[in-house]
Amino acid sequence: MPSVPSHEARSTGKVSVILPTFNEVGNIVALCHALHTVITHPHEIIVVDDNSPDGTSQAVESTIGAGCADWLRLETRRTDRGLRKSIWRGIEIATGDTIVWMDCDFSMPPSDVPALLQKIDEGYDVAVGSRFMMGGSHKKGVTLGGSQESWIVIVLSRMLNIALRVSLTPRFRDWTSGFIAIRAPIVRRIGLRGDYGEYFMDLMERVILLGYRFIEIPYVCVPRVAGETKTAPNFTALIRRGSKYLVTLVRLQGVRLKKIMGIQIA
Ligand SMILES: Nc1nc2c(ncn2[C@@H]2O[C@H](COP(=O)(O)OP(=O)(O)OP(=O)(O)O)[C@@H](O)[C@H]2O)c(=O)[nH]1
Ligand SMILES: [Mg+2]
Repeated sequence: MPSVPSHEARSTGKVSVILPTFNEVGNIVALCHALHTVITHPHEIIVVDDNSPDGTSQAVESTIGAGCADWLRLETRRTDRGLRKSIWRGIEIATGDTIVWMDCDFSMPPSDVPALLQKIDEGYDVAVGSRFMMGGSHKKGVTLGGSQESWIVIVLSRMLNIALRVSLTPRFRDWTSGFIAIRAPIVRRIGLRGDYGEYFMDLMERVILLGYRFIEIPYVCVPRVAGETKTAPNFTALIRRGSKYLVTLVRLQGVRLKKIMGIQIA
């Protein structure tokens, strides 16, 4: 187990849940309420919406306006759309001691968030929801050719994660998870690099190389409840996104080398 740096706060404290959204009007309000119900720590939920044309921001605004959700905040970004940038904006404005973020389509069950926070309570610095360990599963219910979900994305994601385990460390499995609880000073120290989901590979490699205590918790990823995928709406987008993951895989070898040479990586 990696050593525990002594300079970081040890209590979970207040939790900030960051929900990055683009066209999630069919999911977001129900997700916010589900999270508020299951999280027993003091918390705030911050929706960071990229000015979705489907009215996601307006739906959250109405919920806040109704007056019984003082735990809910909305940040609408009007320029420079992007998943990683939205998560980072949430981190910038979060007031919690522990930060959680996740997809907003119910593919990451809100009922699993307390298990991640429990690990932070136990003293871990980072807890990650993992599809690739005993008890976890990727897009459960998806059958080859029998679903709107693309099985090719699932196969490619599995192959990428195997390649990452082999080339980085076998001690971590779900390098593209995006379902995480992390102590706020740590993520602010490390930062997020990349455009889309590849930021998560970079973050976890630095977490591991810097010796923070991390753990994976299995979760069953299910197909989204409403709305459409942003990751791979078509084959061209899949190739464009996929190539960034591969470039990051190579770049992380350089980060590893830097660490070996004693060069600062965060
Ligand atoms: N703010 C913001 N959020 C985004 C952007 N693109 C995707 N998201 C959110 O990122 C999360 C992941 O996107 P998804 O479309 O679910 O990606 P996926 O899980 O690979 O695809 P599915 O198979 O449809 O679940 C969701 O909460 C999206 O709303 C973006 O450009 N800006
Ligand atoms: Mg999703």
